[in-house]
Amino acid sequence: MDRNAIIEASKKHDIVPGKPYKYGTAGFRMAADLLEGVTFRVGLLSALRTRKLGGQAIGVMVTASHNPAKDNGVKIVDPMGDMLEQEWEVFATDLVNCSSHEVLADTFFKLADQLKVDLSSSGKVIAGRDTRPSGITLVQALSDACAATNTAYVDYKILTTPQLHYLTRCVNTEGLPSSYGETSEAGYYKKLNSAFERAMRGKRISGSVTVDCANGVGGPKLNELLKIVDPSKTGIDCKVVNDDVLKPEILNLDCGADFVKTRQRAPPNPKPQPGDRWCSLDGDADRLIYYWVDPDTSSFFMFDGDRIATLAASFIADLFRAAGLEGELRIGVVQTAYANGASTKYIEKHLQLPVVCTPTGVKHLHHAACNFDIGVYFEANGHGTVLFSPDAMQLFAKKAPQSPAQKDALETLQALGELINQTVGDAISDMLMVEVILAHKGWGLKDWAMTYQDLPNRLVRVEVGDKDLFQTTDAERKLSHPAGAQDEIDQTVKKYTNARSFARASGTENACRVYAEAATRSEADDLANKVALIVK
Ligand code: 16G
Ligand code: ZN
Repeated sequence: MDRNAIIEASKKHDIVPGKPYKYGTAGFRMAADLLEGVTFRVGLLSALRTRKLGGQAIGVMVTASHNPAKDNGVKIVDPMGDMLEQEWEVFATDLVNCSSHEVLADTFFKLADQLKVDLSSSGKVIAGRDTRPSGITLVQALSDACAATNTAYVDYKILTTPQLHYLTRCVNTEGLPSSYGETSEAGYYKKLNSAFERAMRGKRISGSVTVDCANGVGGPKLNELLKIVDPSKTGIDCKVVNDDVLKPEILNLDCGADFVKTRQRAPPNPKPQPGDRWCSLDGDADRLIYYWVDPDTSSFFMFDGDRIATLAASFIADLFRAAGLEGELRIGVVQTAYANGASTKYIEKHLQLPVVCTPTGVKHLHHAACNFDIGVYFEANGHGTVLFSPDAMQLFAKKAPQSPAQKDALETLQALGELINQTVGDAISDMLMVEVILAHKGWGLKDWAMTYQDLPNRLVRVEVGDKDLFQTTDAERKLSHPAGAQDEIDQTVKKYTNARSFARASGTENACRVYAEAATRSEADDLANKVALIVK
């Protein structure tokens, strides 16, 4: 590999100095005009990573998800479609913060040496980006980094984040027994549509579902999928709104999953009518929130990640019983500290399933979900999926059914395993999963809403001088630093009924977040404010 080629290419994509950059929970994410050099350097790291992994393709996704249109971001996807191994985040951070082109080249070769990467071997990177116009310059920087390091490069252009994860796994399993699907966008739609029809098993979906696509990449991609969906087979009636990607400035503006979750209300435009079933995706289509205006009470009701997790877990547990698999495989649910206490109680007490709590960030949940045969994981913000282990999938295929009911359950489980994206949370695939489950259960949103009652809760963002002072233990449920803060929080929480509260440093902004829940709305608000004062 040619040191000069790296230096010359780097000069075309200079870094904006003076910023310490850090590979965080969502990769590098910031104002798009700071990202060109960062993305070039992410390309260099990917060139090392693919070679370290024997030439398996590495994915690079350029997106800033639910952030405003002016932002962008870049993150690395490992060969099986999961997030970059955590140990390598530090190497990414090191490369990106190099002070000159020469230091960058030196660090690159030093890392190669330290990690025992054979630079003469071949490597491959595949890329995707959301609809942000700034993405075009960024993938150019990535492409130049690949060229400078003789790394094969394929640009899949505009994709949802989960599609890029899907393609990464496909390209690395092509022709193998573990093949994940055809390595193309069309292959993704084909797989989803076929699994959806099989999972429905002749059931009919009642009523329509309106999908708010945040004016992001999910809109055109969902429309692509719908071109091959045959509504006569399942009754699906999907109305796509907020799918305008020609005006970049309206991306995530007053719509999308993040808007709905944080404002706890529907997008103002278009406005859902009472009784209508709605859902929202975020800007890169990896988060999903359902909601409706209850026609009986006229109040807005949200089905967030916790609700989707409980729905999926309860359905899969039922299928297990119907398939005669009880006791043979372990189903578990993974949540974060943000999960509503009522959902956790429902899963443990009512569904009788184990719950594991991990720190915030998809990689932590994903990792913990792999410890179950079937691991259901969702963040309350709507990011999540259900992981089926290879053993579980094999058992569904091989087990000889003892009755037509068992056969039915086994085939439904198999189809679900293919419908639900196994690499990462996927709003489009999750949406189809929810529609399948509601149809099987014969449920409307009222039935889903009645499964349990959320504890009133409040999330507050607290500006702090240095968020890094706030360190947590116990999956972010307790502060270990600053000393004494947790005691104060504990004393405060004690004064409220059914209460729980925690504070943690944000992984994406320079701020602390305080979450509180309690028996009543006013208690939850009050508790959140008191804990915010402790943190300030
Ligand atoms: C990132 C995470 C998301 C998490 C959020 C928390 C991924 C792909 N994304 O966006 O899962 O909920 O950070 O943000 O892991 P916070 O640390 O600012 O609260
Ligand atoms: Zn997202």
